[in-house]
Amino acid sequence: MSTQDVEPLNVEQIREDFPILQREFDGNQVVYLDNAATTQTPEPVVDTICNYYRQTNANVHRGIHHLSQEASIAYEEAHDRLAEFVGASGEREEMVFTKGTTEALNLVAYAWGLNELSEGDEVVLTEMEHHSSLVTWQQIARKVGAEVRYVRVDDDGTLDVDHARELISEDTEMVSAVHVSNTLGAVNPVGELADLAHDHDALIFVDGAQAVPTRPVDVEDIDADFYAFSGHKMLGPTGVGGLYGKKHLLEEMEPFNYGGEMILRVTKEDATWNDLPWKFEAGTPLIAQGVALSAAADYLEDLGMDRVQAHEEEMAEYAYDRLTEFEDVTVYGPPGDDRSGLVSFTIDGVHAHDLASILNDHAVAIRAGHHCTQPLHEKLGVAATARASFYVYNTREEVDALIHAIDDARQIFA
Ligand code: 7TS
Repeated sequence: MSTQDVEPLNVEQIREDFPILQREFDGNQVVYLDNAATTQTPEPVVDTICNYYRQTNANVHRGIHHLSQEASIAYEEAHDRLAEFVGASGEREEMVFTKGTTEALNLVAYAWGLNELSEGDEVVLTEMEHHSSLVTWQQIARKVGAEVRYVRVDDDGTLDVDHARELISEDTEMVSAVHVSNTLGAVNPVGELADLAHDHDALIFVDGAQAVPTRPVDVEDIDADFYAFSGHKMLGPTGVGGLYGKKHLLEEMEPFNYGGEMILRVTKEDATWNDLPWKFEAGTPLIAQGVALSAAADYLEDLGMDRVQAHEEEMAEYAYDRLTEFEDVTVYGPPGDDRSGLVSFTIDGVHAHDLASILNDHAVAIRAGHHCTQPLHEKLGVAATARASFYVYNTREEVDALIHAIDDARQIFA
C-alpha cells in the first residue's frame, strides 16, 4: 500500500491521550522512541482498566452472581474482539489469551512440539528470530532430537526466500518466522512462507509481536496455523497477549498448563478438557488485562490500521534518511522506504550503550543492546545496536530531537 493513499493520523490529537508524553526530565520533555520494547497506554485503555476494577471486578466462568457474569461476558467478548482484529473468523475459539508472545511460543512449542516432533524432524526458523522463538524451539528440538535450521538473512537485511525454498523439505514439521523483525524492521513474506510450509505438510507459527501493532494483519489471508502478539506493544497493558490458532489444531493439541478453569470434569484418576479457548487458559485468567486489550484494539481500529502503518513507515523513512546523512552511522536492515517503523544503527567508535546514555541526557528514550536477537547481531558483526522505534504519537520533530542528540554524542566522542 502506498503511504500516500491514506489520510495522515492527527498526531497532535492522539498525543492528548498520552499524558506520559508530557513528562520532563531535567527540563527536557521526554521523546519516547522505545516503542518496539513497549508502547504507551492511552487514556481510554487506562480508563477501561480503572473502570473494570471500580465497577466489574470478579472472577470469571464460575460465578453466578451479577459481577461475575458481567466480568465473564467482558472477558469472553474480548477474545472475540481480538480474533476479529487479526482476521480470525473462528472468534473466541481461535483466540487464546497468553501473557504475551513469549508465552504463546512456549505454549505451542510445549503443547504441540513436545508431542509432535521427534528425531529427524526439522524446525525451520529465520536468522532474525527474537530469542522468544529461537531459544524456545532450540530447547524443545533438543529435547526431542529434532534439528533447527535457519533461513538466511541477506546482506540487505531481508529474508532470503530462495534459501527458505531450499531448506523447507519433507522433514520440516514447523516453520516459525517473525513477521516484522524487531531489529531490522524487515517485513517478511509470511504468506509465502506459509505456502512453502503447507506444500511440505508442515505448520507455520508467525511471531507477530511487531506486526499486529503496526499494520493490518489478517491471519487467514496469511494462512498462519499459529499467530502470536503482545498487548503491551499495541497500546494495551503488560501481561497479556494473544495466540491465534486454527481451531482443529487447538482442538487436537494437549493442554499447556493444568489446573482450574481449563477442565470439564475431574475424577481422582483423570480429567477432560474445557472448550476452546479455555482449555489453554489454566487458572484465573488475565481478566482486567484482556478487557483492556480489547479497548486497545478499539483505539487502534478507530485510528485505522492502514493509517497507523502509513505513519510508522513515514517515521521510519524520515529517520532512515536523516541517519544516513551521517557518514559514521550505519543503519541495519532494508532501505528506508521498505521497512516497518524502527531503525537500528551504530556510530563508528561509539558504543550503543554510551549513545543511549547521552540520548537519555536529552530525555530521548531509545534502546541499546542486542534486542534479544543475538545470533542476528553476530551476523551483522556488532555486539549491540542502538534502536529508535516509532508509534502513532511520534512526530518528525521528535526524530529531529533524536538526530540533534545523536549529533551531540558524536561531538562528545569525536
Ligand atoms: N517477538 C518479537 C519480534 C519481539 O519484538 C518481542 C519483544 C517478542 C517476540 C517477545 O514479546 P514479549 O511481549 O513476550 O516480551 N521485543 C522486545 C524488544 O524488541 N525490546 O524489548 C522487547
